[in-house]
Amino acid sequence: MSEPIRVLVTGAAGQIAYSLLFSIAKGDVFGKDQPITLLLLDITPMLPVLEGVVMELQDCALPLLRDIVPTDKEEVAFKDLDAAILVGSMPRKEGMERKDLLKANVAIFKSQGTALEKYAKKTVKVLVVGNPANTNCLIAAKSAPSIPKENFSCLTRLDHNRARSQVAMRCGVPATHVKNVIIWGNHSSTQYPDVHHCMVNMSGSELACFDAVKDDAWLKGDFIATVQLRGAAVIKARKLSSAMSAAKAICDHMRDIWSGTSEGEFISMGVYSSGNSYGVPDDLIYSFPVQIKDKSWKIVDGLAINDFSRLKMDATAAELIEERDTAVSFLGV
Ligand code: NAX
Repeated sequence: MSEPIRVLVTGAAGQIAYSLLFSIAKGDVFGKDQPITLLLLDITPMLPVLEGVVMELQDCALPLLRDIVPTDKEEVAFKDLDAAILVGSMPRKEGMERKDLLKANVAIFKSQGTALEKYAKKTVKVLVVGNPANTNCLIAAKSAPSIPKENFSCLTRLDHNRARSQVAMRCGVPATHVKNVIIWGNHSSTQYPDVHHCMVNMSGSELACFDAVKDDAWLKGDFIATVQLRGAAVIKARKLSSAMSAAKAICDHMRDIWSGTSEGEFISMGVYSSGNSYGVPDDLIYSFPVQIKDKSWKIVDGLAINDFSRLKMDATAAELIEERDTAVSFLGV
């Protein structure tokens, strides 16, 4: 067996982490033969809760989990990291605007980006989950100039999985029979869930999504709204934001970074836009369709974009520009 890799989860005493840590520790993300040292960061008042999480992880008696380091100190948490999953932040409460969150959260990601720069391996893979995820990710990347921007990504896989599942339920097939949905843009209600390149396996034959669903009005209307507003619907029902499904999506995202995507399939993730893909402006973390090989992602190019899609892709880019400019003016990064 190889040496343990060092994996950080921030917000480790929170609800997403509670669903996530077991899956990571048992090998669902980094492989069944990969020992792990888990570094768990939370704020000082949460250390007693974190102690309980550590006890439970110990009590799982997992073979791959070699060490657990709970801490409230960035210099301990970010040391020599191979992977960082940045969940910790203030979650959105019912009725709260994303702009309120921006102010509260970008400062955290500037500080953690600086800590990555100082203490982590230069090869570290960083996944930002805490909202507003795209802009937090951009701020973290800007605050760690010696780590390649390509090593940073943000979570839109939950939106991707939601879109996949909505189509699957509509067609009466398992979610695994639906592939190549795309989430474009921001992890917010302006995101664009796009099924123009999605394929559905119906009784053994692959059909274009529009032919499988046979309801263009739904695909261009309620389907998009349902995916865009799903997070808010879960909060309304549960009085808490998505946690189980978020943890599952984090596992899917990081596992694909580590082990690659399947041949012929693409997934969605927020990655650095250099201005060369699909007319998306540069210097944004924008969700694109990507394929991953050898721990490197590549934006799937050459997909046809119609006028309907173009408008929605531009609208979500405009929101990201505004978020970025607000964050940058606020922090001066
Ligand atoms: P919780 O409030 O349950 O947990 C957050 C944890 O982060 C708390 O334990 C808190 O003490 C800790 N924390 C706060 N500041 C910290 C800091 N500076 N360093 C380390 N830890 C810190 O929230 P939870 O439901 O776990 O959600 C976490 C974040 O994920 C929120 O920002 C939420 O909005 C975001 N989400 C993002 C999703 C995505 O797809 N990108 C989907 C799910 C989720 O809504």
